[in-house]
Amino acid sequence: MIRLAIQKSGRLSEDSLNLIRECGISFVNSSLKLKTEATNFPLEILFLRDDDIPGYVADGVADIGIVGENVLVEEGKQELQVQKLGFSQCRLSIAVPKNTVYDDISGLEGKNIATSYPNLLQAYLSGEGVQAHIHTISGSVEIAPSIGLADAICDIVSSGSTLISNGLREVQTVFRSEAVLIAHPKLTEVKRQILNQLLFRIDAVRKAQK
Ligand code: PRT
Ligand code: ZN
Repeated sequence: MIRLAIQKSGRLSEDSLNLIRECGISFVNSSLKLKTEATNFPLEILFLRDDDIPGYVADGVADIGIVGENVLVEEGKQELQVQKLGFSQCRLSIAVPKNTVYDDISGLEGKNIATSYPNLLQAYLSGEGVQAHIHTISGSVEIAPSIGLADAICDIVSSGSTLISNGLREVQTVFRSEAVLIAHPKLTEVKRQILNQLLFRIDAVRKAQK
């Protein structure tokens, strides 16, 4: 039996469950239960907050997991990544108030930037040779400029409509992300074989979608 951690409720949940189902794996899913067992594959599913998934897999509480690359890399656990999954595509971008004059990244020198992704942002700014003040906040990042908390933000963007409705303009892409399958680095031989069977099925599902 292998233990898979997926997001309990959020943007990754439905596509994660659909992928498992498309792999021909059946299970009963009740929104009240935090774990369930597949009926025709040696798999147990745990439902967790997405931010907790890399840590659980690193510790071996879960054997494998599905999480956004943005969360995985922010938590410094990219070595757990096994396979990109193609869904939940988004980008981490810097945005400024729409009337702010902005020519290039050097315009952020010394500015205050609000984000929930301080590590990804810091790595990007360092790579560009820019020093800025990073303010880590856990949510509602888009309102930071309008309440005077920051000059710019760095947040996840998908359609871009949240930025527009908050009077912001996307100026720089920091990181591109999609859902990825991650695995504990030291699985037992039996669990590694189950993982390989699952990867084989995922590969077939993804090829059929193309
Ligand atoms: O409760 P839990 O901690 O599990 O969930 P969460 O609220 O932390 O995460 P959730 O469900 O919002 O997102 C899970 C993952 O989905 C993220 O880590 C990304 O990998 C991926 N993803 C894909 C997104 C988006 N698209 C997305 N659009 N995550 C967040 N957003 C938010 C963004 O933060 C912004 O507020 O949507 C808004 C922007 O969307 P657009 O379409 O207006 O640009
Ligand atoms: Zn989260």
